[in-house]
Amino acid sequence: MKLTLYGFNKTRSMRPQWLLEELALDYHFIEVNIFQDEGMTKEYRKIQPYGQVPALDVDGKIIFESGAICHWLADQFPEQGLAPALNDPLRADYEQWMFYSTATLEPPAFNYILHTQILPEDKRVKAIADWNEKQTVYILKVLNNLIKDKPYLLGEQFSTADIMMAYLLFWFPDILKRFSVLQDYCERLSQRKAYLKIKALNQ
Ligand SMILES: N[C@@H](CCC(=O)N[C@@H](CS)C(=O)NCC(=O)O)C(=O)O
Repeated sequence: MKLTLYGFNKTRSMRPQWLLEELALDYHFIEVNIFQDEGMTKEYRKIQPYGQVPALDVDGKIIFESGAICHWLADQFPEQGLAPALNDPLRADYEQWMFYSTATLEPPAFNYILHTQILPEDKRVKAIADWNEKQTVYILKVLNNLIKDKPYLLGEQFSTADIMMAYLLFWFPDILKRFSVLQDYCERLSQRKAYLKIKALNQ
């Protein structure tokens, strides 16, 4: 399988990059500097029509959306155990957290950092930042309680859902200080060899 990941430093391409390293797969990385409009070139939009990263080329077939790429990749290598099998009782929990991370946590988490860190100061709206911070904190508070006796989202088994979720949690080192379980969870994940490798690549 020939794999090419299109991505950029410290973006959502870290999710599939982390997973590719966990799976110990060979892949080629092509940097697309989205901050210098490289995503909007005619050539790149043939790969990812919205001009965003990540996108993964698998033997000439392109997949985009970080969650879809990770979900698909983990299922291609069942022997690596990063996604429970369809008939495994943990599969339902796995699907739940895969979708929860992008559909429920990510919108408020992203809007919060958008209106506190990413947008130029004169474009930030305090009411939007405040509302999204409140939502994010509420989600983290409940999650902190739900995983208090578990090393990973699925219990003892590390999975791709942890990659999807932790990528977002790493955005909030300050908020995490309020949630010791989540802090320990992030610390545990941040010590994984694959994560340490992609962290070094995403400086
Ligand atoms: N839901 C998409 C979001 C992709 C996305 O927003 N990527 C950002 C980088 S993290 C990007 O390419 N932004 C440039 C743009 O939107 O023009 C995913 O998870 O892959």
